[in-house]
Amino acid sequence: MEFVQYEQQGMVGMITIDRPNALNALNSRVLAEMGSAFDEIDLNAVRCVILTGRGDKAFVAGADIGEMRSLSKAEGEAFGRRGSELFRRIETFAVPVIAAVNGFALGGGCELAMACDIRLASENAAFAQPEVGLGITPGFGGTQRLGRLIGLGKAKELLYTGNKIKAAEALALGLVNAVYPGDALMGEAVKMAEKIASNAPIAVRAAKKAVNDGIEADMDTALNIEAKLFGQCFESEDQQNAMTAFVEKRRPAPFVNQ
Ligand code: CO8
Repeated sequence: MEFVQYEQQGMVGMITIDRPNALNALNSRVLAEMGSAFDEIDLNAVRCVILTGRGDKAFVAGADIGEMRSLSKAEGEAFGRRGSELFRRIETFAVPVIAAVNGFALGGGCELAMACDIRLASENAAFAQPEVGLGITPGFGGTQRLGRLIGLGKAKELLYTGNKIKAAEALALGLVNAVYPGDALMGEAVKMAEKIASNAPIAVRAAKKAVNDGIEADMDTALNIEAKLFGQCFESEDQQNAMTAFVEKRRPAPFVNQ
């Protein structure tokens, strides 16, 4: 792949968008290669994924403006759908995905980060949905996910003004989970990914599914979704081992059920 790298480190998968000359902007090829990178992940071994951008300047500075410039109405809609489908796949991917936001996360870059489960940012990160200044709306889920993450009032302000916010403000708004010095970001992302990977994979996957499916439903349906996933955990060897170890006051054996 030309613009996306994938590697596995133990139980953690690392996807890097590698187009630093264009600040990792998302063109059709990058989107296709990101899809291939997610295809490559061995879910029998990987328990958490980290997504980042190459370099210390940008996570992703948006969808590729040069490529979008001459799209027709139908092509624009198709391009938006292609990105949206990929981002939805990331949002609903079986295992958690952490965005390590190492700089600009603008437009499609902010939308990509928001499709991930957790966002960790470097101190130089900056976030915006500047699309209205380019004559378009966000097209990769930004009008939907921003309000769900930070509340509609502030989301509408950011969507209508296109204003850029720094990492500290993104943290205060709950758009990111934590902010670190640039040289500490990847280490902290790996630490969190390994912590997630050390827990029972079946339980982590079920928790992700319960949150994702439940948020779209009314409370009674959502609690039913949780009950079913909760129940399923009781069929695993890991649940038996971990609870028996607790009762017997010893450490559980490493988790085995993927
Ligand atoms: N697309 C294409 N190329 C880009 C992009 C981008 N989004 N961002 C940066 N680049 C390129 C620049 O053109 C430049 O290339 P070159 O060296 O060949 O001239 C290179 O990256 C470096 O950029 P700059 O020289 O501009 O670097 P600066 O440090 O001066 O500025 C900024 C950095 C502030 C990040 C600036 O590059 C910028 O404003 N970029 C655009 C940010 C933006 O508006 N992003 C939103 C794009 S719209 C979008 O994402 C919509 C998503 C939904 C799509 C729906 C489809 C229908």
